[in-house]
Amino acid sequence: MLYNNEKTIFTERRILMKDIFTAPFVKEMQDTTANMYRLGWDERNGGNISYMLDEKEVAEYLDLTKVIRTIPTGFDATALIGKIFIVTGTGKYFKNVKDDPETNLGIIRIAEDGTTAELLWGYKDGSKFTSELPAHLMSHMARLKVNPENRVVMHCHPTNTLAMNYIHELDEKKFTHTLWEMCTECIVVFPDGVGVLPWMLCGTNEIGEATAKKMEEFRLVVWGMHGIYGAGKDMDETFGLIETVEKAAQIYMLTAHMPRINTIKDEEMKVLAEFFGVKYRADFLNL
Ligand code: 2HA
Ligand code: ZN
Repeated sequence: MLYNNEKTIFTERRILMKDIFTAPFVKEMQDTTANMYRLGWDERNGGNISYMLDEKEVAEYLDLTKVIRTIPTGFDATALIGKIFIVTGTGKYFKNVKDDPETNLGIIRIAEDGTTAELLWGYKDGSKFTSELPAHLMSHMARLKVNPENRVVMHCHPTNTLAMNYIHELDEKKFTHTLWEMCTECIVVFPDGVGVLPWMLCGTNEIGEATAKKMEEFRLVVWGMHGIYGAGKDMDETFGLIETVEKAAQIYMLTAHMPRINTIKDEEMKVLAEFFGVKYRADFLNL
C-alpha cells in the first residue's frame, strides 16, 4: 500500500515537472552569453556568469533530492549553504552555450559543509563550474551583505575596457573619474564607481578574496589587464553596468590620442547625481 502511494507521488511528480530547457533562467543564461559573445567580450573560454536561483522555481524543473555528483569547491562558502546557482562551465565557450546549455552550464547547490557543490543538472560531459568560482561565490557573499537582492555576478573581457587598462593609470579614483567624464549617464549608472585590482593570478582563492573585498564597496571591479567583474540584482542590471563602462571606455579609446576640447565638468557630474538622486562617490570628484 505504502509502495503504491509512493509510486503515485513519484508518477505525479514526473508529470508535474517542467522541462528544464524551457526554464526562464536557462534561457537568460543562453541569451546573455550569446549577446556577450557577439559583443566580443568573451573570446574562446573567456568570461563566466553565476546566477543565484530561487529554490522554489528550480523545484518546478528539477528533483532537488537528486544530486548527480558532488564537486569540492576548495573554499568556504558557509554563508551560501543551500543556495542554488546556475554557473558557466570551466573551459567552456560562451559561443556554444545557446546550442548546448546542458554541457556548457551547470546548476549547483552549496552543500551542508559549505565547501562542496552538489551538481543538480548540467556539465553533461563530466566537467565542472568555472575556475573563477571563488571570485564568484565570494563576490555573491560580499554583495548580499550590502544588498540582499543581489543575484548575478558576471565576468568578461570587454575590448575597450581592457585596452584602457594599458594606457590609463590603474587607480580607482582616476579610472572612475575618466569613465564618468566619457558619457553623461555614467555617474548615474555606476555612482559607486569602479574598484580596481592590479594584475593578479586568476582562478585562485586570492583573487577571489581581493575581488570580494572590493565588492563590499563597488558593484564593478576591474581586474588589471584581464577584464571586469560586475554584480547586480538581475541579468539586465549586471549586464547594463558592464555595458555602460565598456561604452565609456570606447569613447575614451576613440579620443585619448586626440586633443580634448570639451569635457563634462565635475560640477556638472555633481548636478547630474543630485538630480537623479543617486548616492555617489563624492570623493571621486575634484570639487
Ligand atoms: O574562465 O575568463 O578569468 C575564463 C576566464 C578566466
Ligand atoms: Zn577572465
